[in-house]
Amino acid sequence: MAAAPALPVVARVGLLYDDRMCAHATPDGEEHPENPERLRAIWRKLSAAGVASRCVLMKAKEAEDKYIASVHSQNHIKLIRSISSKEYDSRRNMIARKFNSIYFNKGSSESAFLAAGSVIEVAQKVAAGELSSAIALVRPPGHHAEHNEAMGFCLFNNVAVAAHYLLNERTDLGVKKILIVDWDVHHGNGTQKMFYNDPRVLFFSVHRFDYGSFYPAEGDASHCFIGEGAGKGYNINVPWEHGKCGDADYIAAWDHVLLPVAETFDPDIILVSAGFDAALGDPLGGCCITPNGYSMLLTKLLGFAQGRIVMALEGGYNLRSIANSVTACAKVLLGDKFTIGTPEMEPFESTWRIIQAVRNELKTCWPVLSSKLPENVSLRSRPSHTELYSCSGSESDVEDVEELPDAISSVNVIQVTDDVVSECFSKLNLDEDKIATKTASSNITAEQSPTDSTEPQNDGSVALSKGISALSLTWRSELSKVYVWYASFGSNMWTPRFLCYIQGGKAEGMNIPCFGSHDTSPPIGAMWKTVPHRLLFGRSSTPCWGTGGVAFLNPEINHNENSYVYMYKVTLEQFNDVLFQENRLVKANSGNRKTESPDSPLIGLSEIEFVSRNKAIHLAPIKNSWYSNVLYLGEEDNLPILTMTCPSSDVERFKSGELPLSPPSKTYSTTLIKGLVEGKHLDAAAAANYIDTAATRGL
Ligand code: Q9C
Ligand code: ZN
Repeated sequence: MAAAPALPVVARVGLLYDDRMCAHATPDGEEHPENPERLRAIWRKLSAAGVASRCVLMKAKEAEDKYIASVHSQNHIKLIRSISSKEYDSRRNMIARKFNSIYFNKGSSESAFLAAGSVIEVAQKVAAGELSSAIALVRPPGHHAEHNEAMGFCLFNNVAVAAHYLLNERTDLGVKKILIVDWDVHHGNGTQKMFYNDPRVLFFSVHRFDYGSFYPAEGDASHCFIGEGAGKGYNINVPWEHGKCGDADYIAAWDHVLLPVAETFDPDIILVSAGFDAALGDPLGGCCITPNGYSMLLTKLLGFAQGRIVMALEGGYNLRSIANSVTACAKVLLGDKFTIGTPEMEPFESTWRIIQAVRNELKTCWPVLSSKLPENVSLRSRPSHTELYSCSGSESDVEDVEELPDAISSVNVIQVTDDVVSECFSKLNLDEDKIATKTASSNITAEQSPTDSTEPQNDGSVALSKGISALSLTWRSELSKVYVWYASFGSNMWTPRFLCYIQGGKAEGMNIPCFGSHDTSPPIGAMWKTVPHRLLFGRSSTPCWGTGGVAFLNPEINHNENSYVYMYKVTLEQFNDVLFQENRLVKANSGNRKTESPDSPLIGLSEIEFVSRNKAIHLAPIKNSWYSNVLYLGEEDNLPILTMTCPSSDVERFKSGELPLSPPSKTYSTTLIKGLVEGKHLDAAAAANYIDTAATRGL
């Protein structure tokens, strides 16, 4: 493939660093893992790597008391405000001892107010769209801090304060739903409690639990704590049993818990409680996420909330590891393609079991988690006793991080091409293990035709057959008798992928499973055609495919253009179900185990009339969706050929740069090429050239 053109829309990534947050330190210079060098090490690395200069640099700002008061008691605020004052000089240590794992010095107050204020500051800019995303390098950390209590190195709960600020103080910004992802190795006990009854905040924490013995060692870190009252289902804990978890385990938790729920929840912004103490080499965590692991975890989040991600530093105590991990994350936010390691990519057996337990606990709230995970996946067995005891789970022996060999942070990391990236991604997808053989996975489906498909994998999805209201029964039975050709020009050209829209589940390369259609019967015919419309690639990321553009067909006829469409003969009912799913109108209903789709069709018989006459119909009920425009592309054996794309007004916005035109990710273009090749339409080289030409030619 030729080099992709530079993205026309450059990500504006906020980076907040402020030396004033280094003032909080142990009173007499005693060694402590949570020390000022953490921030400095990260900042030095970001600067040296040329990453800082590509960000929008920001300075800290103290939070006002009234904002902190949304999650903390007045007493607590008062204590933290005064702890640095002269009058407290003699009492500081004594007060600190009353708390669990807390120290104070005369810089603590200012640092604490700055840390909370900084997260407010960046979150507000991201929510307002002034920044695409942001990283706040703050300390002291926040997620252990409770309403009336400092603990676990945390004074104010920075992320919780910012979440409350967005929801309650800045309704003008339109943030109604917040996803908090807490990937610090410790449970975010404070944050959990602060939003336990609140359905506006989905709190997800993945942490070492070790059967209740890992800090903070409270039972409420278990997966049974799922929220209460209106907040039931909006608290998700993934509690590891031991300290050896790494990239594969975290990716599995993402793929099989976090991402399906996030897709349904559809947050307006994501706040990451970004501790890096689950990183390889961390003296407290003992886990082994690599910088590339963090890149993958973050990339998978970028598909939600229009990429509006705010990362706030929590823990992370190996200077080299945290510097490398934050740098890897910053590069993801900046839109860099990342290099990837070749770690041993199998989750532990316990990981699989824990994830299944989490899904069970939550499946009534999130039907997308209802299905059983495949069983015969390849897994690593529990780490041996020697492995467990040699790992640094003990917190007293803080290693001299500067002495750590380079290999700690760059273990197995090699420069590779995008092929390896997507191959690695697909290896991580446990569902694929079910069908994976020693041969390249692309061979597996090579022989498929629309009618003899293997079942799409049914992870986290249920075909729409359940949960149908009486209202929709009439139109469904009517439209189930009418056939149309659905003309696909994007990933749906690959039949296994299109079948996910019919039968539910996900095919290789997809981040998110589909709900499927009410009628799961496969298409009764399929054929290729070319149409005089321009193929283009737009959007900067999608939940399903991650970073990169996806295919659109310019609705204007252009006789200089020839684009391939693969047409499936489906019922008009099924076409509507595909349209619903493409426009994200199908939701998991948290009240019961069912999925819900609209009660009326978008394209009924009269709309077919209209679109045949006018060649296009812009669907008013979904006019702000990406695929709100249904085109009529002619007829085949007396049946209309329909496709769905963006309206012409969006094409103008793509041209002006208001909407991002971006080349497809490798995973996505590979899917298109597989469609063209396995559908026996083009050879691999011609297919690649076709996609590449469409992706790199200006509009
Ligand atoms: N035996 C964060 O990572 N360890 N906090 C105490 C007592 C406290 C970690 C050990 C660990 C706190 C933000
Ligand atoms: Zn931590």
